[in-house]
Amino acid sequence: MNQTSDLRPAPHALLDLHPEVLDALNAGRPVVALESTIISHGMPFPQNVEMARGVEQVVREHGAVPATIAVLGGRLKVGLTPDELHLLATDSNVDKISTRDLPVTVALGRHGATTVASTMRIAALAGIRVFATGGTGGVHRGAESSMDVSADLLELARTDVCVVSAGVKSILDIGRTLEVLETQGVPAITLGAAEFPAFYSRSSGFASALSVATPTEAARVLRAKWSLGLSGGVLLANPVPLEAEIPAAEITPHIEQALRDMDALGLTGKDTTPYLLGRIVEITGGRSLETNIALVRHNAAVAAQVAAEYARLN
Ligand code: PSU
Ligand code: MN
Repeated sequence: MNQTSDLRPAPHALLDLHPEVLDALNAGRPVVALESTIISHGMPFPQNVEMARGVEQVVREHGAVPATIAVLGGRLKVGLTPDELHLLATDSNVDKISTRDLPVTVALGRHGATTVASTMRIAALAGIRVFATGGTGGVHRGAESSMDVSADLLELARTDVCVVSAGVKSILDIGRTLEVLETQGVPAITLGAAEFPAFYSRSSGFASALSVATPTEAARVLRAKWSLGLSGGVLLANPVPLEAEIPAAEITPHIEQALRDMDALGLTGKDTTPYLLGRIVEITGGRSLETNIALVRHNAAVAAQVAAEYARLN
């Protein structure tokens, strides 16, 4: 990757860059991409739209421009208006779209809320290198027979974007997820801790092979990776703040319950992650939603710092 591609957004005909995002990219100022599946399919209304607005504000407070990404009427939107955020939070015609879905949603002029995978692709098209989310997808439990492995992992292998997440939920198979990332050459780096985090919990039972102490070090890793010609993404795992975490011993039985309920309903494929997130909110009486919101805000703050430092290095 060369410096020009970092500084100048690709003028793709299907891409609508918000003027503020375009200005920032043209001037080499930090921009943080944000996904929209978490809004449309990851949280209930009205917490979803409040979270979306709040996270954009956190990015600004930490010195970067937020660029929430979605597909609306078949157009790739990078940076949304308040009305567009509201539509994503409320409209039942918004599909959950991953990389495989993108061409269909574009061709048919539909609305789509982008997952980590498709958000990475659109961010890269726009020239955005840092992206904040809640949790990434991974290898699902039972994948040895279902073969349900999130496209997020494949996208991390091929697209030059750093994804800041709170690790991988233990509704997934964390060990196998880390193995797939390693095989594909994706650095999964924990920020400020020795253990890879498990979304709701700081602890997963898996040691992190790689770690950095600060967002500045993370930015240096991005610079080193891409200047070495090592294409593909970086997963920066940012443990949920202590005061917001649900300790592993408390959340594990709730997750097991949600997985049993899902099996009883026979859900598979793209419906599983939204169902499990919603069911865990019900089972915990809303506590997991508070944790989810807190960790997304924390990831947005870290992503803004990484983006600011990365812009300085370039
Ligand atoms: N993890 C969360 N909240 C979410 C998601 C993951 O805590 O909303 C979403 C992200 O958009 C992620 C997607 O990319 O779920 C993964 O879906 P799947 O498992 O179907 O690949
Ligand atoms: Mn899947």
